[in-house]
Amino acid sequence: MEKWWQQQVVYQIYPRSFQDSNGDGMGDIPGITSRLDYLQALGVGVVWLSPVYASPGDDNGYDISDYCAIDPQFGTMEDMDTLLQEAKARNIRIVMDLVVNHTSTSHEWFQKSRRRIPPYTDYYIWQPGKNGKKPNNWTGFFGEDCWVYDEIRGEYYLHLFAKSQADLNYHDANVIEEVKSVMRFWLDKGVSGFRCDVINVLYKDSLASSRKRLILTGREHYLTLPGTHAILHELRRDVLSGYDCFTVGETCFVTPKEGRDLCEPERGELDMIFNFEHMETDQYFVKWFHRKFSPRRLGEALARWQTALTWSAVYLENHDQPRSVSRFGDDGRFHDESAKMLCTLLLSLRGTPYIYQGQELGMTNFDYTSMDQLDDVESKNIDRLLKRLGFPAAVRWRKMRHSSRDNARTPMQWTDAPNAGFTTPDAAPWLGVNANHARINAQAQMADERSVWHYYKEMLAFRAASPVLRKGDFTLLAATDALFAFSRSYAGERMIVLCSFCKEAQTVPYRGEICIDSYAKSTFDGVLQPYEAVILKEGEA
Ligand code: ISL
Repeated sequence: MEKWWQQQVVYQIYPRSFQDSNGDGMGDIPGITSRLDYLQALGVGVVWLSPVYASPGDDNGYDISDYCAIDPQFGTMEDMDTLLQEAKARNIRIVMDLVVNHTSTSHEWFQKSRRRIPPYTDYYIWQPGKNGKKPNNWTGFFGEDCWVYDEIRGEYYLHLFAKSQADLNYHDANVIEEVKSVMRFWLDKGVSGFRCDVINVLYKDSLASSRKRLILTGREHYLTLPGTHAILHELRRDVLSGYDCFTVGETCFVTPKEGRDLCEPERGELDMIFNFEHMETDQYFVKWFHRKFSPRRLGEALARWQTALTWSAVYLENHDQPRSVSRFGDDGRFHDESAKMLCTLLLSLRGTPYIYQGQELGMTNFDYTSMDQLDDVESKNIDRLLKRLGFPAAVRWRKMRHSSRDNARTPMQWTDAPNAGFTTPDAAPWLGVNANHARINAQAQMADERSVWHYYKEMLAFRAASPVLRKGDFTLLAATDALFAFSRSYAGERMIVLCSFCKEAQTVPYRGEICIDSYAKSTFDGVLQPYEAVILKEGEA
């Protein structure tokens, strides 16, 4: 039986960059509510909201100080209730971000824990330090070591992310009970599930120093361990199973086998995961060491995961990744063609597709010229680290342009007005608007039937009406540096999806009746135009 979350397409909103309703330059919840008609017109059935909880905002809301309160910069709990109600009226479900590997150090739990006030004493991972030094040699996700000495407690706390994101201690049984009550709070309010932030690193089995690695020294002590599986199982048993909802885990550094263990239905853990393998095909080890994009490697990675899991989340963008049209397509001469091709690719894969805000317009990477225009804590940490290591400014800046998370975080481009309709024309947006909003914006694209936006809308409707695309098996036909081709089959029906990654026309050995063609052609003669995407019904040459 197909579940609702296997039929729908999810749209990710990064609230601070989506729509400002009060002219303070920061997106907010009433802004989101005011754009629900837009989402409905596009055809999405689920919205994943990146964090809107109370937070000092050091990591843009992924540093939470109260899981059951809305941050005033985003609005009030009434605004949230209105959003839920209005979304429901449009058959749109809302999924929240569950960030429970860490809390902000401003969270009351941390404030009490550092003062050893029960029951919070052991809510975090505290260590005395070794001979006046840090407790171990681990390194974190944001390019710094993982320990901060806290004067009040007289001990170090662990943080795998920013300094103000202290890791929770799942060896204290109270912690998981707190998480359960947070989940119940939101599910009872009517949310339909959770995107679970870095969910495969929750459980740390030891705090021993370990072999030095280029990235994430210590990771064997927390990546996808049995203790994490046990936590996921318990959350499913005690909370999630009582609601009509789903979970999608953000799981970094997982193999297909580990992926299966996290989300195969009979395991009773997550419903699907975001894997990162295809996002790592244009880098060496870490994204800061860029490797020339190879469509072949992208295609092979996608194909591997298509067949590895019973069900998966599929995505090309999110708030941590550069824009797909700039990264995998051509954001200059073939902007529209490649944005449409990536749309076909995403929406023809097996699994639940996720569209990141602005992807449906082909929004591009930022057009900034200097480091002062960036906001992201990770980018700033890495820039500092690279500087310390002796990388010249020009090289560091090139890395930022390629890989900074702010590429995805520029404000949504609604119109060609100053500030792109994201906020009032005279306001100062929290992060600069891309000047290409004069050309790339929702208003213009909605008025143009040949636009990227219209193509997304058409593909969404096509997928919704196609059991083959929703339920069919996936078979890889070709993954080269020019072409990604695969078929989907269901109940005796077969479709062939062809995606060109090439700036020239190419001849391909496939024929058939056209279902969708990004160049709006009516017959397919075996020649794919630059970045063209075609879906054919049956038939091979
Ligand atoms: O972007 C990354 C590194 O360059 C990723 O490793 C990212 O940090 C990782 O996928 C975890 O991301 C999630 O948790 C972070 C938060 O900053 C990200 O925005 C979130 O998606 C910590 O909560």
